Amino acid sequence: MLQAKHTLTLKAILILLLIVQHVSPNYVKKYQIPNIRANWFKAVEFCHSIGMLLATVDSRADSESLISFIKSTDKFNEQACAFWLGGSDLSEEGTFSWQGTGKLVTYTNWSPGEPNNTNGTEDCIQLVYIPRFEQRWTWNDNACKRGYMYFVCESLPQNCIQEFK
Ligand SMILES: [Ca+2]
Ligand SMILES: [Ca+2]
Repeated sequence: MLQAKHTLTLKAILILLLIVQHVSPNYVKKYQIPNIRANWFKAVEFCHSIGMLLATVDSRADSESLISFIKSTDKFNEQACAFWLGGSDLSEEGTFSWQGTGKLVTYTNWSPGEPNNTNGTEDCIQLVYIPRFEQRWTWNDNACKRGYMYFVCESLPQNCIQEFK
């Protein structure tokens, strides 16, 4: 009886994993840039308050769709602009993870010489576009509390899981 229960639980977990795997690749993120500048912590809070996450970037394709979204908004400034992303090494210096998902930052696009943790206080990832400094949508670690800038929120994945009968 106990054995049968365990088998059933295992089956349920496997099916659940299959569903999640099936849903994730087709998931298209929606982005939003709120009309306020904030430090990184406030940015995290604001995105949560509207049911979203401070943006994550998991792949080059992900990065490109984020950039093309930013370019389509009035927050894009072709001279210079920067946006908070949801990654930090606050929990362990030198190991960056995404605040919203808990995943390690695997795909990266750091500017040359970054992350440099200037003064030992730079822990939060910002996306930078300053063409005159040869920085075109690359990443910098910046002081989480110091910088007041725009930020990008992304939608939560909608994993619709059906009830088992
Ligand atoms: Ca750091
Ligand atoms: Ca830096």
